Amino acid sequence: ARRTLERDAFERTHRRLTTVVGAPSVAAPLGAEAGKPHRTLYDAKHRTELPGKKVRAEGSEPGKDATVNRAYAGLGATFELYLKAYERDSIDANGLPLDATVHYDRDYNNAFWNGEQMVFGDGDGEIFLDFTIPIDVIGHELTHGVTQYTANLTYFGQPGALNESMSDVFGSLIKQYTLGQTAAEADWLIGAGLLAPRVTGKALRSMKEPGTAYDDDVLGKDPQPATMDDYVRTGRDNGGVHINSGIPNHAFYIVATTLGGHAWERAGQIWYDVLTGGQLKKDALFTDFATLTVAAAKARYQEGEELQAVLKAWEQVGVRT
Ligand code: ASN
Ligand code: ZN
Repeated sequence: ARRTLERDAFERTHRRLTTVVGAPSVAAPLGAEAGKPHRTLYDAKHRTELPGKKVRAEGSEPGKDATVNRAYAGLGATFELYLKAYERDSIDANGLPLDATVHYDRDYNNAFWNGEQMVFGDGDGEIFLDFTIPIDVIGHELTHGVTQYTANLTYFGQPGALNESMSDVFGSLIKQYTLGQTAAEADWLIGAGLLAPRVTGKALRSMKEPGTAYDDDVLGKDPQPATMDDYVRTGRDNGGVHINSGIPNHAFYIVATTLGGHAWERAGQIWYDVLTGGQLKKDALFTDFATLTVAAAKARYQEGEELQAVLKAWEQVGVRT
């Protein structure tokens, strides 16, 4: 069952990405204010046409649909983290409207970014619940947009796993920012609250202990490695993009917990600087990314504890800097 979970969404995503990449960025709509989100929520009403029926505009009061309200709030929180922590105005750094569709398809066990918008399924209730429940999943999908507009990491193999890891890192930071947690207080899980009650597990992924998020008859065992010794060579999942992301995810966890305090501040700033700094190539390997985090730590914090934390993290996961 696991191998079907990501595939449908990915194929839609990949079609969009291959057509949208290189398109000029869209200007903020007339009347949009800089530094404010411009959210529009749509309801697919269990069909697959996008975006579906408009059900909530920016500034409107919550309605009756808890899924719509959760998505609206989660997009707002994600927008706020990017703005307040990194001075980034939306996905494209220029106020891009945030469009999201909920109730996509029937029993749809996934969420995705299609190159233009976010899409959330309700889950089938057997394996997964509503994908708007975990705020880190909302942050994960929005961050695919940020990555598209910045490093545009190719969604295959190591660059694809880095793309996935960026979404997990900033997804987790959005949850920590919303809850006001320190690195020591955070659960470092992606998708806690998403697994249906009958599933044996805690989440989709663990950045603290990759490979331990679930172990279940239907889902199988969490396949993520924490270090290069366990790197998975596979053609499935676009060369293991949701699998080997465990390695850079765990490196970020080590940096953040070594430094302590709020992970979005120094650790997140270093990762953000690399993602958006213009030196990260679309086909970057783990070692390329790691080397850039070393340079970013020095550039922003000189040769202090931040640099030492970054060097230690990559050494622990077996990636050369
Ligand atoms: N939930 C997945 C993701 O955001 C969907 C996909 O594989 N495209 O990565
Ligand atoms: Zn993803």
